[in-house]
Amino acid sequence: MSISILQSYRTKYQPRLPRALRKGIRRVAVVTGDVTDSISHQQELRSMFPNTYGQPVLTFKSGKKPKYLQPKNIGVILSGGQAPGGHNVIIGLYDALKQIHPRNQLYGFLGGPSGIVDNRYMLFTDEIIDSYRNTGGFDLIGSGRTKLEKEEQFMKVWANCKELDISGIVIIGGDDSNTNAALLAEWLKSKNAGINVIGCPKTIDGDLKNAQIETSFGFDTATKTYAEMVGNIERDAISAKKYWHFIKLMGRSATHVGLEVALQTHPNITLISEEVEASAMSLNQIVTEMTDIIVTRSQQGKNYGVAVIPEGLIEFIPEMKKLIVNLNDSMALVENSAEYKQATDDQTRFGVILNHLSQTAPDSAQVFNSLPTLIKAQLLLDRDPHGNIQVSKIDTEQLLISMIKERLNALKAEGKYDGKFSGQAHFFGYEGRCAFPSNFDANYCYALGYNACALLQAEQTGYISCIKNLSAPTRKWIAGGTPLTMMMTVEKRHGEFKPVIQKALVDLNGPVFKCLQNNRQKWALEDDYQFPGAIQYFGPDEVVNATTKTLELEKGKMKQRKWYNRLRLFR
Ligand code: FBP
Repeated sequence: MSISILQSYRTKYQPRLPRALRKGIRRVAVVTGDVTDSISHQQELRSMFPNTYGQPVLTFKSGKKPKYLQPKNIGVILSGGQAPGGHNVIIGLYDALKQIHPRNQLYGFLGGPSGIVDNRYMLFTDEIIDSYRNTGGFDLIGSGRTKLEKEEQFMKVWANCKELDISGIVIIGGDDSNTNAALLAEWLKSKNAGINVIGCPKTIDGDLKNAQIETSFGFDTATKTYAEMVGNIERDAISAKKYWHFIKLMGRSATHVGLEVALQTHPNITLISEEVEASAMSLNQIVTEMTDIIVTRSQQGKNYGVAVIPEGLIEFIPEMKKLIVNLNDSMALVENSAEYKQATDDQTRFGVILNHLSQTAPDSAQVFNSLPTLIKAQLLLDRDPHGNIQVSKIDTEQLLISMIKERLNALKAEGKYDGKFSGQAHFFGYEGRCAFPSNFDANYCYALGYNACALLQAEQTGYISCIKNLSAPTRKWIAGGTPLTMMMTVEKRHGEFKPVIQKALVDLNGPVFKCLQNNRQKWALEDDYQFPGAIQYFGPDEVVNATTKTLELEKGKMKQRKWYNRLRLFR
């Protein structure tokens, strides 16, 4: 296969490792920290994970003497949505494994978690690995969203691993996939199977983070890609001066992506789902606030602008959230009824659902009835295997444009508005998930994979590969492992209480949201647009190795500066 010039240069890029891993995998020594607890439901989780609950946090350092390490075969799985850098996790793992012994084998299970259940796999070779270094995408082995939770699935995993003599499995995924990793680790340990399981934090959504995990991989590249695109649209907006662009940005629940892109590009409007929920805003209130900005800008002669809308907004508007919960319950009951199955068109299906909702949840029935046909149909689409509504398929940006248009027409009729409004809807999501990883993601992912191998060599299971201090240069990054149960809570899924890794939503008291809040009014009315441009892979350090604003504000220089300024006040 011929490759692009950029790819041929990128494959030569050698990712940088944290200091503790730089001298090679044989010299990695483990420092054991304190025992841990889950973030909530400690008793329930302790009884659900009797073999892996409460393990200590681990940190790696570089040992003096190289150790002899047992040869082993490892299996790896990519799970959930694509995120830039996934290939480098596999490659870091491969390189570490081959440093231990050239005869060690790395197997890639195909198509996500179902690959290890159905024993579909490929064996990596140097040639295959070398052609995927620093590339985007998950096409090397593919991905999937199969949930691993049943005894019969675990039995098959065990049998398949035995057949290939695999003693370690690395699951690269988001919160749901790392929950899979925790369940599998516990089950295999309960059977003394001699197969350890390590997770790696992946998701462009940026919501797999906590006191231990500073960011998930893919967030850096995806947000930089979207920021480039939003910046380009802003430039188009001030050039043509005739459109309002409504840009929905991917990120299933939390608004980390939207917030980061807003800080990089300064759009006129940025909706934050968590804020909408906290202020219990209705859809009408959101529309009113957006319309106010559009009218004010129009009075200044600006009939254009850019609004950034989070993909998951719909689930955070209290009346819609309630509707989705009630719809899930109604659909579970109605879906298999003869009446629903025999319905040949959407209107009849809506009628059946509406009938049921009117009896069980009349408020939600009213909300459902008020929605445009397109949105009603999208709300009834299948949930994913983890029970999540597929928000990427709901056209929130179109819904807002049509509701704002209606409101502006009403204002026009009352003589309160005489501007022009022409809305353009965009959805940027899939465009960013397979981009060439930025230097940050290339380094971070390679280190995560290499580090996962070090955890397996240390005979650990039920851990997530953890690299910290990410706003510092790579040599100062801290490598180690965080017990998966430490990040867990219990939630209702598909009507049952299940252990899950807690998603991190945007912290409305945190420095990242505060930064938006402090600038919002200015950005709404002035055209303070920023144009970050494309990700750069070659050039000055501050250009090619810049991290996200989110990481900088939460962990890095900006935060240190703030503390330093505070300290100075007390001097
Ligand atoms: P993960 O949580 O698995 O990383 O997936 C993230 C995501 O990209 C979301 O932002 C988006 O809503 C969803 O995947 C889309 O899923 P699909 O690829 O199945 O359309």
